Amino acid sequence: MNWGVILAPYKQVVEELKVKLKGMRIQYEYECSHSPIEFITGRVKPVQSILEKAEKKKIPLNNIEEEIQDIAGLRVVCPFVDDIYMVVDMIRERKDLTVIEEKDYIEKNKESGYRSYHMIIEYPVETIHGMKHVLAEIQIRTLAMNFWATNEHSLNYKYKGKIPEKIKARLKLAAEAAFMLDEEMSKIRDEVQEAQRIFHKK
Ligand code: 0O2
Repeated sequence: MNWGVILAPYKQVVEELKVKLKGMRIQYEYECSHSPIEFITGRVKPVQSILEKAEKKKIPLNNIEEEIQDIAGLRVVCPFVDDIYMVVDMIRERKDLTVIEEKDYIEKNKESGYRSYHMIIEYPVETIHGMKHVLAEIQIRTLAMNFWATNEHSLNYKYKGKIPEKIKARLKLAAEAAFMLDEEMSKIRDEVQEAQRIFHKK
């Protein structure tokens, strides 16, 4: 398999969507005092991870592009939980992509404690062979959810997916603490934003 050839359109999609999502943030900064987007990142899944996921889910190599939906991955990190749903609505309204599936792991978190909102989208990208419709996953989460997920991801890597039970239990507690932080911050959201407005004016 020529991975360079297969992954080139995915790289293009990640770059295009990063520009477009960053455009939303910049517009907010000009037009409103508060942006629901803190920062945006994107990546193409490394070949090794694609192969591992295919093996785990028993996906034949020739079905990878249809069945692995996060080869192109974007992450939108928001200050507050309400901002996530605002971003979700804006993505649903866009005319340059089609939302295929949505997974709300905030309302119902994963067993690990993971919280995030996932949108699987189909995005048309121009290639040298014409238009290709590529799947991408957009993960939308708060800063606190991102902090938790980044640390849990590192531990999963360290323990090769088999995190010891004691650490797993601590991670679940940490996930709840992170969610409580989000809830508490939401309660003083107006105060925080007012302080940021004053700070930006200086
Ligand atoms: P990586 O290394 O981030 O690329 P499904 O069949 O829908 O249940 P699928 O396709 O894995 O399973 O979709 P799901 O559950 O929406 O997860 C997709 C991605 O979400 C993962 O990609 C992670 O990035 C993130 N994610 C899901 N669950 C967890 C979790 O418990 N902890 C952390 N830190 N991230 C999670 P990959 O391919 O697993 O990994």
